[in-house]
Amino acid sequence: MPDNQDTLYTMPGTCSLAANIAVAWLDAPVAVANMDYGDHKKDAYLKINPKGKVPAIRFADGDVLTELSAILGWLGAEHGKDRYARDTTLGRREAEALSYMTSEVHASYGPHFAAQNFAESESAQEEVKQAAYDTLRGHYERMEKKLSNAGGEWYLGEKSFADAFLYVLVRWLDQTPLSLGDYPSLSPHRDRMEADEGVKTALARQDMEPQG
Ligand SMILES: N[C@@H](CCC(=O)N[C@@H](CS)C(=O)NCC(=O)O)C(=O)O
Repeated sequence: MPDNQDTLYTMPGTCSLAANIAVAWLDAPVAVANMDYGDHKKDAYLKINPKGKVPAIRFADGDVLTELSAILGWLGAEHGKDRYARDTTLGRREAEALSYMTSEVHASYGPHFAAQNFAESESAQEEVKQAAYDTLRGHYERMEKKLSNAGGEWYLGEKSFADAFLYVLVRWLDQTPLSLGDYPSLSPHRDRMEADEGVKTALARQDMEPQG
């Protein structure tokens, strides 16, 4: 990837897909560097993001921005014109939704993705995973209700980056014992997203397939 261009780092299957979708929706002049799983722990990437996580944006001037909700906020402010301004009601609601999805919902996946970080024995790991699924059940119920109260089409009543993140979270649900069928608005939301040209572009850029 050229150093003289803003570059978004992604990896298949990860939350970085939401930023990749945002780049596609905005047609932002940001290159997407999709790494193989494992590259995020190698020196070349750790020099860019010492946290060893995606997403990260490395700017042409060498500065690096990490954290998905901060990256989405920057993309909207820099490339979204008034559409994603944080001083509009939609902008405020979007910032709120993205913080919730990152710090509450995504964070609750910790024991699912890496139970060994939470407990030692296999049985204790199973226990923390089951507790995480209970927490996630509550989060998906809340998101289902919010989407349905907003009319069922878009999470905030109109298309926003919250839909990009929700799409990632709905994809992850499939890996858990939770059932998409318990959330009647989430499945059509996934189909709506997968019919979207920007989402198709982002999925292809990240070597991912639609799920629906
Ligand atoms: N708080 C961070 C979390 C980023 C994160 O956990 N990314 C995951 C992918 S969804 C990752 O890079 N995992 C690799 C690892 O932890 O080894 C954010 O919101 O950007």
